[in-house]
Amino acid sequence: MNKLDSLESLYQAFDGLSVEGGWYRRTPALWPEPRKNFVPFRWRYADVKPILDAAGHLVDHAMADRRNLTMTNPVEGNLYATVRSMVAAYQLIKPGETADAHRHTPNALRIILEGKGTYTVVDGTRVEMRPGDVLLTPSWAWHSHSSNGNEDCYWVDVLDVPLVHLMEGMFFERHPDKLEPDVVDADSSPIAFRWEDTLAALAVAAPPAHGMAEREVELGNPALRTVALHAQRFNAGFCSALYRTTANSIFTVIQGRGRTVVDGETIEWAMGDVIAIPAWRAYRHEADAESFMVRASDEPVMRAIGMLREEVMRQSV
Ligand code: GTQ
Ligand code: FE2
Repeated sequence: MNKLDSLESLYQAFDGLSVEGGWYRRTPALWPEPRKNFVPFRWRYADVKPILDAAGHLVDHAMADRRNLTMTNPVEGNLYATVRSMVAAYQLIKPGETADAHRHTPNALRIILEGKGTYTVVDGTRVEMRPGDVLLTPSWAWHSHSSNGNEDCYWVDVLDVPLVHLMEGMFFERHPDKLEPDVVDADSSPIAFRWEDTLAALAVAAPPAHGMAEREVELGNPALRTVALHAQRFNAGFCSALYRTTANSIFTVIQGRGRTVVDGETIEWAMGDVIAIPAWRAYRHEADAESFMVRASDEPVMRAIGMLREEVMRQSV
C-alpha cells in the first residue's frame, strides 16, 4: 500500500473498502430538526372515484389482489409512500365481488366511505364494513373482502408498508384455498370501530389539550402496534390550534368540509378526501360545516423509539 502521507492518498485508500470519511460526505447525516422532504398534499375523493369506477369495469380481481389506487406523495423520487412510514389507498369492491384472502407483515386499517353489504374477514371473523367504520387488519392476520349487497363499497386503506420496507421485514402470502374456511359472523369485534360508537364517544369527550380538534377520541390504544388512530370532530366555524408533531399523519375526511393551513399553504377538503401531513409541519384545521376526520399516525413508533415531540404553537393568522 502507498504511504498515506497526503489527503489525496488517504482518499484513494478508501477505494474498494466501502468506507467513507464522515468529514468528507457531500450530504450531511445529521441536521438540526426534521427536514421537509415529503410534502403536505390532499387527494380529492371526487377526482379519484370516477377512476376507481372505471377500474371497476376494466380491472377485475383476477388481475389484481386488490383494486386499489395508491396515494403517492408527489415529492421527487418517491414511487409509493403517502408519508414516510405509511401508504394510503382508495379501494373499491363491487356487488358480488371477492378479494381473496392473503396475509402480510404490514399492519393495515380501512376507513369506510360509502356502501353497505361488504364484509371483511379477518382471521376467520366476518364483519360488515359500514360507512364511518374503521376496521383493523393487524400484521399477519388473514384477510379477504367480499360483497353480497347491491352497493359499491369505497374505502381508504392505510398500511405501514413503507416502514416495513425500511425495516426489511416484508413477508406476504396468498391463502392456499383462496378464502379462509370456517368463518364466523360478528357484529362487534376488537378489529371493528363502529361509526355510531365513535360518534357517541365524541359526544362525551373532553376537548383535547393540544387543541387540534374540537373533540377527539383515540380508537384503540394504540389501534395497531405501528399506527395510532384518532377520530376528531370539528363544529362549523371551529379553528384548531397551530400544532406540529414528529409523528407523520394521514387524515381521512369522514364528513364535512373545510381547510387545513399547513406551513402557510391552504388545502381545501371535503368528505372522502385524504390529507398527508408529514412530520414537523405546523398545521391547523378550519371547518365550514360540522366535520369528522380520522387521523392515522405513526405515533406509536415515534413513542417507542423516543422520538415523539409535539408542540402547540402560538396561533398565527
Ligand atoms: O386490502 O388487503 O391498499 O393488502 C394494499 C395492500 C389493500 C388489502 C391495500 C393490501 C390491501
Ligand atoms: Fe392485504
